[in-house]
Amino acid sequence: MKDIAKRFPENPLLSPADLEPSIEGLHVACLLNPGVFRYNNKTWLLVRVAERPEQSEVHISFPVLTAAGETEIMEIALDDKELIATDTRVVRYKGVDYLTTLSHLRLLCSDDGIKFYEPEGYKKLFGTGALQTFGVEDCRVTFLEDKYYLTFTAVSDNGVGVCMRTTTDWKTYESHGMILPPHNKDCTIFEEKINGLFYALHRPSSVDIGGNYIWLAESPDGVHWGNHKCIVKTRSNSWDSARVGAGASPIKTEKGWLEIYHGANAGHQYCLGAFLLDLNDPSKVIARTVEPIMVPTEPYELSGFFGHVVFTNGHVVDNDTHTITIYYGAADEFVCGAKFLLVDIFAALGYNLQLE
Ligand code: MAN
Repeated sequence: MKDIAKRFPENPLLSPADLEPSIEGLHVACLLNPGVFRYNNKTWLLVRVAERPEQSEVHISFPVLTAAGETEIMEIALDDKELIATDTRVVRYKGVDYLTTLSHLRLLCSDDGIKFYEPEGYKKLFGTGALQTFGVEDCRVTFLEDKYYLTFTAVSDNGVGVCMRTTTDWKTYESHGMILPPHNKDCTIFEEKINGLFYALHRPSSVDIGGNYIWLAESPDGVHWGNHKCIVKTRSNSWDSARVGAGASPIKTEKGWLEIYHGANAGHQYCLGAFLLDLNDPSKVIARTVEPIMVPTEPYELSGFFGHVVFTNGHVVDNDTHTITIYYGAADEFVCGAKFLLVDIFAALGYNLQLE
């Protein structure tokens, strides 16, 4: 498989030990899947911080939020017959699924895009209300007409859906509730309207007929979504045979909207690929990479909280050098960086692009 990502030599850029836990009694188990944006001449990450208590040898324990926002710790004996704990990310207890960690979103910033720190005076974003009691995850940040749109996965015992908050100053937020109900995640809004409408990619899941496919939706206001169309499906016998999901906002290029997406196979290996959508009608897929453009290969991608994972939902585009810098979660535990040359991605899509 051809991997065209140029990983930062400084990887991993962030590890769990780099951040303080949000409350006493928890520790940071994973730092992953940051939304990315530019603000005040800095590169910012809205990183997913996944926490849980120190684990004992006889219990599994994990935090959940109440609808009022209090943190409670669930503790279950490992030899309890009603516990199924075969995946490090989720457990089933008495027929109910829980996450093994509770995630919130935290802002970090950087002058050079490599060394990130937590600036003072910015709130952590925690889950709120009955639809976010198992946390908030994997936020995409879209800048459109002077406003930042935060679309993130909201998890609770009601299911996994997409919630949205908006901000202009990263200090105050407006909550728009759940914009796409369960089961749905991996939602990213385009950074420009097309023919007067907002567009978004999202990933509903269908258990029986259908699958984990990428869909396109349109909206008059960015809050109410309709005219859903299924545009990118999993491919059998391929690296993206089990699930596909959008990364960050599609990048506008002269050839079309370029989207970097993740795909996983039945063995839960997560790689990245790319596809191209028509500029005027983004329901038309013009091209899609056959091979992945990035494959977990480095030690920090192969082993960690959940190994064999590269997952991105944030990038910065440099139009002078025609380069995309992605920030990505490695092994569901670390935040890393890598660059792609636009010409390399287009070559993988079957184009021979001349960029100056
Ligand atoms: C999957 C994984 C986890 C995530 C849950 C809920 O199990 O993507 O990382 O926490 O879904 O979204």
